[in-house]
Amino acid sequence: MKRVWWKDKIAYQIYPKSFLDTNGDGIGDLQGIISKLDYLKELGIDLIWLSPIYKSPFIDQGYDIADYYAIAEEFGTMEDFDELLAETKKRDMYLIMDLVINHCSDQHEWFQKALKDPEGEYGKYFYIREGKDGNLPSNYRSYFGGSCWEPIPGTNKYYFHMFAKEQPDLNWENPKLRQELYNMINWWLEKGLAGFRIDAIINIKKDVNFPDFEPDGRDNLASCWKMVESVEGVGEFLDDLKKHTFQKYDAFTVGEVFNIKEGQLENFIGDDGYFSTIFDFSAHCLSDGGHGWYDAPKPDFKSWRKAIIDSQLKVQECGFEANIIENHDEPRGVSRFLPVYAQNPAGAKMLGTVNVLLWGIPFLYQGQEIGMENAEWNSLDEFDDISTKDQYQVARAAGLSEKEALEVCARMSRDNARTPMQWSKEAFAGFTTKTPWLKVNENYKRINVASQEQDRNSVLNYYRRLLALRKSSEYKEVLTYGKFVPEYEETETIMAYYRVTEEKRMLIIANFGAEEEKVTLSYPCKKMVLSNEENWEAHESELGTVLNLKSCQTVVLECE
Ligand code: TEU
Ligand code: CA
Repeated sequence: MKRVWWKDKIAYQIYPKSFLDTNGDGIGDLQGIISKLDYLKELGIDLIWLSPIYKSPFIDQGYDIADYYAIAEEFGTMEDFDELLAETKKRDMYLIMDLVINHCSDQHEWFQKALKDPEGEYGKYFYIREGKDGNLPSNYRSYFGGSCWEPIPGTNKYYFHMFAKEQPDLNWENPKLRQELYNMINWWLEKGLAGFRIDAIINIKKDVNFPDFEPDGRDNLASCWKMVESVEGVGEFLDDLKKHTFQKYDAFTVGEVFNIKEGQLENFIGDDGYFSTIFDFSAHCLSDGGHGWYDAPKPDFKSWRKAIIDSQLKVQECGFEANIIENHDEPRGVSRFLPVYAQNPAGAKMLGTVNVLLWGIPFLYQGQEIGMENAEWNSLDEFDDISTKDQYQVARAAGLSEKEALEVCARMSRDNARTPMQWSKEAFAGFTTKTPWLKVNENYKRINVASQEQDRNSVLNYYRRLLALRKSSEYKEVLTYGKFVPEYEETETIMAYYRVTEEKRMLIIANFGAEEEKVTLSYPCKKMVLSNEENWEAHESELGTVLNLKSCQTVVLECE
């Protein structure tokens, strides 16, 4: 396996709208990010992914781009962006942006022109079809609810969208459209961007006949995902994309890819793969509902452990995946993956340890480093997210009461991750001086950066030690390239694995149970290098061949 520049890096996702507001409009901005670069550097971050900052009507929070060459006014100007890029470089950090090229905004010039003349040049940038025998062109349900087909006023035609109706899908079959996208990508790479996180990319290949599928919901529609799963040929587009753009710049790319077909992983993340890496969503997919969030299963510890182990064993055969606990589309990891008794600082550290030291490139999400949790949601009006509003209706239509539907959204909403970053215990958590665009989590006085700075045993200071360990000259090699080997898989509550090279063997172990557990070490301990126990240095000498792990305790050992 090739050693390339990004493999020993640690990444951090910023959701700009909720990171830090510097001009008092309640919306995070680029100057806010610039002012926190030192904070990120000190945390141990090398690479920053910015969720979309392009000009957008924000129907889907910037994932609906109206101009790929312009910065959203809400966030600042192109000068601010250039300053941000220069400031990251000064600190030896890398900046990547979100690349949303499955669709654009209905406000994009291309789409406006297509509406005016669906038969013309720009009509071919999108998928435009006539109805079938008085019906819609096909029976697909979009990811955000309702049909994938939206009528074009004054015509008998419809355009295709897999997400919101304000996010028309781009026609990748059209070489002219592809070239427009490649030019745009290269324009950003020329500016000095290190690469991209690539949004919803598996959706770019359509079955252009748009065949109907068996309906799978009360609305009598079929999920458009069925078409994506059934169609072949996305690889040709991805290969073309890479060759005309990323490859020329040695750029880092991380694809948002769900559900790779059997035997295809190597094509995606192998040495010559379409992308540098893709996200590992295997633990997150455990709570995919059959019909929506309302029937989303709650994964238990053992299925979570199995999902991660299975994925690690498969992935290390061909490349690196990007390991996450959460992102802007997911509830907070500490609220989701930890049992209730572990939803505390010790639990947050334990989950972080197990995730960050896996095989792959770690991606932290803003606020994870202080253990941010899901918010309390008291009414539907408190949510902003388009998907949450749809899932509320889906739950209601399935017969859930208002209260039950609200609980479903509170548990699964993407807004759980989008509440403002909690910087301090000042008003609005120090995120803004005015009312923020989305409410602040009420727990900000308990969980915030400023208080944690003061406390050696805080989640924040623990994350600093954890990232420093991964990057230390002594353990970097083994924690980056060491083989992943699971251990204690037969136990009820222990999540453990080794990272092994010829020279070193590290054991990463955590007790997710409510009770203390004894574990017999298969390899004697040489040194305890990290623990989430206070004053752990004092305990090191007590280590023998048996390890007593308290509830929510995690340790990292160098073994013989
Ligand atoms: O997400 C794509 C995606 O398939 C899902 O995670 C989606 O957000 C979920 O099914 C809805 O609940 C990406 C972005 O990460 C997401 O924020 C955007 O909304 C979406 O693409 C459209 O651009
Ligand atoms: Ca602002």
